[in-house]
Amino acid sequence: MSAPAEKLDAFWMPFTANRDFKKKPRIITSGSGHHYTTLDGDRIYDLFAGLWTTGIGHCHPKIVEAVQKQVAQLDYSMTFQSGNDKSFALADKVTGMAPEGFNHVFFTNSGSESVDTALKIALGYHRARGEGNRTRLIGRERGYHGVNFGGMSVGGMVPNRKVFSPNLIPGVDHIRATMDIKHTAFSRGQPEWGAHLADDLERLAALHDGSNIAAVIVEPVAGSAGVLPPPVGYLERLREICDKHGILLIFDEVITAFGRVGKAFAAERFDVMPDIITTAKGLTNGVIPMGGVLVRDHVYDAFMQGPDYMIELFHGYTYSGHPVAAAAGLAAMDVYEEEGIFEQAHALEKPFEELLHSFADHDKVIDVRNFGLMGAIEMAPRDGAPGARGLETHKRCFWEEKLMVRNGMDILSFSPFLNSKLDDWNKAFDSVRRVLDSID
Ligand code: PXG
Repeated sequence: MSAPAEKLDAFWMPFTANRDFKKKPRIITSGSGHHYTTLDGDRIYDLFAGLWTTGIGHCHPKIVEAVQKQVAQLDYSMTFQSGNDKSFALADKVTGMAPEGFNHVFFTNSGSESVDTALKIALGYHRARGEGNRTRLIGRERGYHGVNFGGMSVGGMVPNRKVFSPNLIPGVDHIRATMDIKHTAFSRGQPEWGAHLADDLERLAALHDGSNIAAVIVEPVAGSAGVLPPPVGYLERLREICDKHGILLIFDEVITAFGRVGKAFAAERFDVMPDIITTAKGLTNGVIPMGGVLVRDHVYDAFMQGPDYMIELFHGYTYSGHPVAAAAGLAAMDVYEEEGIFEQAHALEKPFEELLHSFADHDKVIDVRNFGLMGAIEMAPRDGAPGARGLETHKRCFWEEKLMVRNGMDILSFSPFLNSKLDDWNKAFDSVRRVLDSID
């Protein structure tokens, strides 16, 4: 690696073992299509599509062109009591692709901001309807909803919460995770076992009284926890219980929206309609940071009362609806449609499932999970060193096999391109196998 160590020290890297990384860094300097190039000139196949972000590949010419054009035409204009053309165009486009009734979108700059925005909208909604007592928020164990205080509090990732435990927002509870390897190991797609886990919401509604609960937030398919697809019937049951108690259902689709599960939204794929959907990542193919919170008409309409000169929601970011991000988003949506990206992704699901499950009998593997183009191979941890085997696999794939594979502890996660080539996958999974065969 050519960069001297002192040059790397200034950047405090996110979710990274900084000292370990900087001893022998893995630095990307360019990307094109399905490959990265490193500082050392290696060509790396990206089996994680950025970070669940870049479904149609790196530096797609249409998005590059749209961004270049936009930045030269209008670099920034605020969206507070003023507007820019591209943000309205993107809002119209995205709501047009959304399930029926999702006719409004609030723009943010990330998934974390989308989640906190959604939670605030849920609280504001109930208050606007005269039910200000509905303040309790419910998340799920092993859920990931970003790293801001709201999302961290409803999230269920223990290492992310541990240090901040006393400062998490009050009035939050969690329903149980949807996975139990004892019952669900090696399920293909949605596990048959586990719909009853949705009844945990009834337990909390009984404990707090359902009339005090504002919203439940879940990822339709949990991503960061290592791909946990919802058990058959689970999401339907959750919707029923929410309806019974007047609770808003929020789907966190930061990963699942825009093709990762073979449709524009997981809500459509599962045919379960939440009240609010959070997005980010695929909204711009990861090219410019941007998120969006889609709401159904009844949510938006609840805010649109009182004198019309009044601001209805005291919330927003300097960069909400940024014109360059919106231009990237518009170009991404065009490519999704013109190239039939969601259909391509759907057609790739079966071969992806086969490749992943070919690891089921590997001696280091304790579970394989998949849904859409989301996949995970869970390895047994090394005795006394949880996470070590996973990180080593990531590093060896990178250096020895020229392959980008993501690990969360000892779980390898796969987020392949929505327009992947089967030949590339065959080679990539051969690489994963070589590393798994030879690792301690
Ligand atoms: N919600 C969900 C469902 C996510 O997956 C966020 C919110 C937060 O988004 P931002 O843009 O604020 O990072 C995410 C982010 C992983 C991994 O290894 C996944 C995410 C972030 C970091 C790592 O799977 N997803």
